[in-house]
Amino acid sequence: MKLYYAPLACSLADHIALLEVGASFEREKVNLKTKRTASGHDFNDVTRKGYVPALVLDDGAILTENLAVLDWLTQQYPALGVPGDLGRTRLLETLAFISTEIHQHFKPMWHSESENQKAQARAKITRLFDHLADNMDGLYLFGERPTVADFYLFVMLLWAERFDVAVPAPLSDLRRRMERRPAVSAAMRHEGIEHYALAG
Ligand SMILES: N[C@@H](CCC(=O)N[C@@H](CS)C(=O)NCC(=O)O)C(=O)O
Repeated sequence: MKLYYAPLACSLADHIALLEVGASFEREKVNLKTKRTASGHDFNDVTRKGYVPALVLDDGAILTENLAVLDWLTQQYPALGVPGDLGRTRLLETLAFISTEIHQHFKPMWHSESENQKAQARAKITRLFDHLADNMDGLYLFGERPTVADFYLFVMLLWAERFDVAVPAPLSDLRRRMERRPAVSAAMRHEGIEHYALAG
């Protein structure tokens, strides 16, 4: 299996998940501006969508859309998911919230010139973070161990720092907890973004 990723992109969630379970996988960096992969190929030939994450399975099937890739990973590696009757549904509910609400509201930070639009997005994202913080069920979103939802949230928390978005204390604590995990520091080191790690 092979993960196409870009440093500090949402693909970091998948990168962490694969390292957490000790999966055997290759990884290749994509330049999102030029759409060239590190080995010089046109990333549009991998996926016409032109965005990461893209996960190429051993049989050549290509998975895209972070929510779907992360869900697939939990099916292969149940330790990354949420147990119980409603476990998968609750996890998808949270992944959808992170993807369609939080991730989407970061778009102006990356793409807009309007300070007004960015200020509105900041306020909205903080309210969305508050919702997750209020519903945490232990040290992580779903209890005492992280799931793929925490990995995706972690990326959003790194973006929050980059774009000066206020983060509620329980999520700052979750971020620190995540950074102490060997898989997280290994993924950050590999992507060359270890300077985003907070001290302590
Ligand atoms: N709908 C996609 C969006 C993925 C996405 O926004 N990827 C960003 C990085 S976080 C990207 O590759 N952007 C480059 C582009 O859209 O050209 C998903 O949920 O996976």
